Amino acid sequence: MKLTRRAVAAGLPLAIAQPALAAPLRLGEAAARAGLRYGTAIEPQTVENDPAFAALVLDQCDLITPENALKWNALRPDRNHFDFAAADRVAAFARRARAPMHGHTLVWHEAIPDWAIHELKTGDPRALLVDHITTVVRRYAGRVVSWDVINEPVERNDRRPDGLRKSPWFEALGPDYLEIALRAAHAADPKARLAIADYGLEYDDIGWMVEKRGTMLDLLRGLKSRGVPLHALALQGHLLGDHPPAFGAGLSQFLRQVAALGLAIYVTELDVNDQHMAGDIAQRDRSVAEIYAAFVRAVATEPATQIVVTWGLADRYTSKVDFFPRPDGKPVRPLPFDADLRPKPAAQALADAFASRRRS
Ligand code: 9MR
Repeated sequence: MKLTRRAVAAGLPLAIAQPALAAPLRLGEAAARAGLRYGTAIEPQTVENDPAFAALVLDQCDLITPENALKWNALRPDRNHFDFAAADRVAAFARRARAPMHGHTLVWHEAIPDWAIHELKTGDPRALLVDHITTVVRRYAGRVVSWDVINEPVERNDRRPDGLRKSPWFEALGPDYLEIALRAAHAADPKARLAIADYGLEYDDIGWMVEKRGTMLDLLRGLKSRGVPLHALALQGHLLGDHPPAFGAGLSQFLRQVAALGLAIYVTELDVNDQHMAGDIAQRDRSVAEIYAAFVRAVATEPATQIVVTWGLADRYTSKVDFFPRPDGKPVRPLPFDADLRPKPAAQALADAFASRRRS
């Protein structure tokens, strides 16, 4: 039985670490061999309370994203205080993993505490935003190497010509909020790579997604042409289990257009929603794996792609349970490893898709 260097470093008990370490493949290594970096989003309590899960993350991942700990509602109990407790716990785990962090997220229309919504309407919204970003980005400089500075800025249903979402940030500051945020983040840590992240950019055969790609490109072009510090587009990658994997020429062309702006491409919240998938577990797992494979092959082929992060690592811990429960009451299976921490076909599919980049 082999005990990996990371598990030894983590001081994990052999008996507990064993099942995860028996996994035949290591996604982090498969990604690294292809010039990519693979990681997962985590909540601090999972890796602290569940040594077997922690061992799996240590074994598989070279990048850690706090799933919720860097959001405003986690960091900002009130106007005058920051509470870094949860984020620091994730940072401590990342240190154990000898992995950098990808930061999620500084500006989002959700997870904003009520006091901040109020202050955006009645106080100095620019100062609120800049103070927050400066404090948080400075604190984690050198540990958070890339940030989702702005999450989900595009909402075409809000019917603005520029496609921008009428978020609380937009309502308070207008379209300038993007530039204000990116400049503040860059000033706070000039080395950090700064991304705009969004969902609904993945599928070639879903009309609103195809349109959203065009809106996003216009947004990115505008920011780059004004010299705003911006280094990457992050595709969330929340894939649909009940939809064909339409990741073809349209996606490739979109990624090339993004890359042509000098931007890197990240995948930051990859998972497959199996809420409405039919079939037994084996069939579902195979279909989920095919969806992972098709998407990651398409994205990995683009040389500008640098990181792939799944929104969780094992089905034991996934927010899909709350947001997309199955109507048949059976457990959801959206991630590469199962609830017993065993690799599913999706894990092998990811490793193979990473490897395909070396051949392309
Ligand atoms: O997985 C996250 C869940 O635990 C939180 O309750 C929720 C609200 O903060 O956010 C979920 O993560 C979301 C991410 O931050 C942004 N993209 C969509 C994600 C949900 O799939």
